[in-house]
Amino acid sequence: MKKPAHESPVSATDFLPKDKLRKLQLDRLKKIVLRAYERTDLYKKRMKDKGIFPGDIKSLEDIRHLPFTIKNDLRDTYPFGLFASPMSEIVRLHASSGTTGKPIVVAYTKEDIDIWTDSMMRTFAACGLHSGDVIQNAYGYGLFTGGLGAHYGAEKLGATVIPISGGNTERQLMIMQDFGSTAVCCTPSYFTFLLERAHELKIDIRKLPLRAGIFGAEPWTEEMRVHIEKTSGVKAYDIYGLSEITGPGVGSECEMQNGLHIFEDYFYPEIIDPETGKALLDGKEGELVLTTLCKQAMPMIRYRTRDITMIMPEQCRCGRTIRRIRRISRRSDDMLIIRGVNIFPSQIESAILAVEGILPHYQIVLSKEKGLDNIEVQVEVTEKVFSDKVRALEDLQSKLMQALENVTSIRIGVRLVAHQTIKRSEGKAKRVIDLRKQN
Ligand code: DLL
Repeated sequence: MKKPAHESPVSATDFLPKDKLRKLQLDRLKKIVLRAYERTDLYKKRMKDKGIFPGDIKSLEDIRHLPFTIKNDLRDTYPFGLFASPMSEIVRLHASSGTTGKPIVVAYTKEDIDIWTDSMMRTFAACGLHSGDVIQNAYGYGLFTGGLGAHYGAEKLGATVIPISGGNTERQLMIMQDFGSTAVCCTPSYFTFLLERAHELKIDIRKLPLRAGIFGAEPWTEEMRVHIEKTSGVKAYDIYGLSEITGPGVGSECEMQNGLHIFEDYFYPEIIDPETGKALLDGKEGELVLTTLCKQAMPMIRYRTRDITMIMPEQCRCGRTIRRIRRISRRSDDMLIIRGVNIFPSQIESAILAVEGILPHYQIVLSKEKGLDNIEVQVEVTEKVFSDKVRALEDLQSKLMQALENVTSIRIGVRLVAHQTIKRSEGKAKRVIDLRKQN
């Protein structure tokens, strides 16, 4: 019998004195820039073109002179063009499912896997998990990094992993009850689906041992967290990562649930102005740029994530010295421009979830009407509300329209739809349906 520990393992690196951490980062930065330069044609050419060489990196600030890397660089060098290790040293490949065309491919040496495992173990520990916990891992296993990334980290933590992968919701609920899962890993949208099915099957999640949800892989809002925690009694933690950098395990909330600590001994964060590429100070919102400080198989130098956030200037009350980023609410490429106004899907989620009687299932439909862009938000309402008098539905609809106008400053059409109308997702939710291209 495994003896449950009552405290999460603490990684000393999360609490390193700032000067020690900066020194470690600089040492690692110098080495990785040299490796990238010597072993990857693209980096060598880019650095030469900019007139910057590995020996020029004398301080962490010098990182700003290095060229950026973008997603298209991975596409252009598909499949293996950015690898800095021979295939004989590469022990794993993952790929992201691009919506069109070829995926992007990422590679790991044995050492890279160890580092990824460590950052995921620290993620779970930061979320208060430890050996003795039973972690139901409902992130997809396969080319997606979520499943295996969480799996290795949970095992290293000493927890019991249930490698159930995504989907098959009723089975998830059966296992959750029978195996006594204390934590679940999945996208927040999939968890809302699990909660809905549980409710339909009259399973009271609150009566189960489940106490933590390790949610990420898609944007979600504070309002969604409130909804999840209120309906399930489960503490909802936000975790962040991307395939290009490692997968999940780049950053994680701690028990304060106020910003995500970046494991910056491995992944060096910067915030830049997405328009000019200029570095911004801590506390200023911009695009997150990450440099992998240790990744051997595929170093990423100043990778532009397109995720918009800021580095939080104050130290966290948990005592970790590794810096935090604010929750990622949007990407620079998910902005909708409707009638000249910039709108982000997360603004819509925040506005509608704050209204009583709304279920957390919605989608944003874009279409063209008489040559003009049109936006409609379709929102599911509870069966009780749906069977209410027309008057009540109209009231709710105008409340929602008002809430949306308050955040976006334009009138947005709202359609209330019956329970189960909107397609549920088992992974990343597709919130925006764009019919404009089909017209
Ligand atoms: O989604 C890795 C991951 C798996 C993260 C499981 C967390 C949990 P990709 O498929 O490459 O990798 O997608 C990465 O997803 O650039 C963000 O835009 C978005 N994303 C990931 N986590 C969050 C989050 C995985 N917590 C892209 N909040 C990233 C907002 C997130 N967006």
